[in-house]
Amino acid sequence: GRLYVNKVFNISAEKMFELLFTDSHFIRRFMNARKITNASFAPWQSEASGAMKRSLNYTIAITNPLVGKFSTATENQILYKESREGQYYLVDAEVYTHDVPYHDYFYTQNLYCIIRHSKHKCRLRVYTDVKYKKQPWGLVKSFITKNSWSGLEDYFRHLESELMEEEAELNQGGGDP
Ligand code: YK8
Repeated sequence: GRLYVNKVFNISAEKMFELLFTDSHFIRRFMNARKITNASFAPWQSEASGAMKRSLNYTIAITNPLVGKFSTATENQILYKESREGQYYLVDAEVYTHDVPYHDYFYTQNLYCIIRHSKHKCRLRVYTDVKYKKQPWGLVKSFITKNSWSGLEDYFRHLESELMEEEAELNQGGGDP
């Protein structure tokens, strides 16, 4: 896998979780900017295991000329039971793109880790991996992997910069630097 985001933000761990993992204005705006439409968010629900789960469905616009222009996607998120409110949040998000070629061969796993740093600071880490359910032909596999990494890199670079904008907005007008 790859580590795409690893940064301390002037945002509390609680607030970071709220921005990324609830139906927040921030995530709505970000999805719009990424041309992710028709988003539906299920509420978090507890599992017997002690973890929490929710699913998101949306349509993504794709710029790759070899693929169709749109794909529907399902994102299954698990908030691990090791998470502690305000302290530490670990979210595993598995993304299935349903309408791209070879969609039944692969999915993407994004692990989001939010760690409290101090009262108003947290570290966000995002690890990403492209996972295979079936082994495709070597050339196809490298094609899928290459296209996935470039899309993911772009997405998380944008997410990091939007979080920095949000951080600046949240902290303007005082508070500790
Ligand atoms: C989530 C991973 C692959 C997919 C895409 C597929 C190309 C197919 C390649 C061969 C278009 C928001 C991506 C990047 C679409 C976007 C997905 C996002 C960024 C077969 C021709 C959507 C995080 C996420 C996870 C996986 C990304 C897809 O929150 O290349």
